[in-house]
Amino acid sequence: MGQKPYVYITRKLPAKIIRNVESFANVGMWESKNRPVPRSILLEEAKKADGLFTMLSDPIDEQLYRIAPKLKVVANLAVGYDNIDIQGATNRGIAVCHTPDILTETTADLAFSLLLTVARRLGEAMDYVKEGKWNSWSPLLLAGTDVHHKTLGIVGMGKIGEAVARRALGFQMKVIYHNRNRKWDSEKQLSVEYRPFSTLIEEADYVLCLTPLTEETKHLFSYDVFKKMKKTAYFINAGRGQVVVEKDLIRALQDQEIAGAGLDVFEKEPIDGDHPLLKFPNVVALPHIGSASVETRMAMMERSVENIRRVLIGEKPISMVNEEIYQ
Ligand code: 8YV
Repeated sequence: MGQKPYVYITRKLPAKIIRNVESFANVGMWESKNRPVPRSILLEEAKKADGLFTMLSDPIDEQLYRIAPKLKVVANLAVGYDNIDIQGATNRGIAVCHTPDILTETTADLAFSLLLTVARRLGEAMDYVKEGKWNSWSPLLLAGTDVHHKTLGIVGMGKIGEAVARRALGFQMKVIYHNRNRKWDSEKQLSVEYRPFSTLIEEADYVLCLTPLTEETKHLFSYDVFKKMKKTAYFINAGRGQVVVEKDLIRALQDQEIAGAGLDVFEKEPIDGDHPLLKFPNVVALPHIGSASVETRMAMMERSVENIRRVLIGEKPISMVNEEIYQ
């Protein structure tokens, strides 16, 4: 029997997951649950790694590939992979794996919760009670905006978008969407309607951004876009922060060009407590928890382990980004 392969994990993971990896590999791990692995350590580890178990916060790029002669698989704990140079991996026959599907419903739950929270001012209302301010009542106390029978505009109609659309239809919303490719099946099955981007932003009461970060989507939401939205409309982002020009969002909120925002993602994460977006009462900010239920995060970790295991024994992984390396 040859030597076991070496897998480096870039964040401290639950013991059960580590044991799974240890069943087929020697394991190295960055021992922090919440701080990303320093670049210098990641590079040192990459030199000897057959597999990397990575997070969105780990840039996996040409510099790393160049010094990682044994690397066969990078398994990212996310459906997105904007932290990874895919072409560079493909050129070297390195499999890039991710965790689609298993997080779809959980992320849709969060996106729709964010919409409800911002519309009905739930964050403000909870603070109001906790801060002991609830000593009277008035007809418009913490009155928000209705969700039912309003128009939801989804930008980025992938699986998560479709799952949000199903929730929205249950709330009797009208759902319009924009996507790079028209989704004829979704239109038939879900009765959602396609709109060009410029029409969608003018028509929606809630604009929900779920698009991945690509060259085309980077900084898609600029001041001009916010200005074209209804002044009563809310902007919700559960996709990627860099799809938004954050300073333009701040300006649009200051100028009251939109009614508020619900944000699970930011241009640069994590954000500090004194981030300018946090001073708006009509902004709900979350720490990128789209897929963060225990069930889903455990399933995502297990998927990453299985993807790595399969690649290291010469099989095709369950979910990968660059299938072409097997052709
Ligand atoms: C990540 C996400 O899983 O899947 C994605 O692309 O953005 C999240 O669900 C989370 O940020 C952990 O990396």
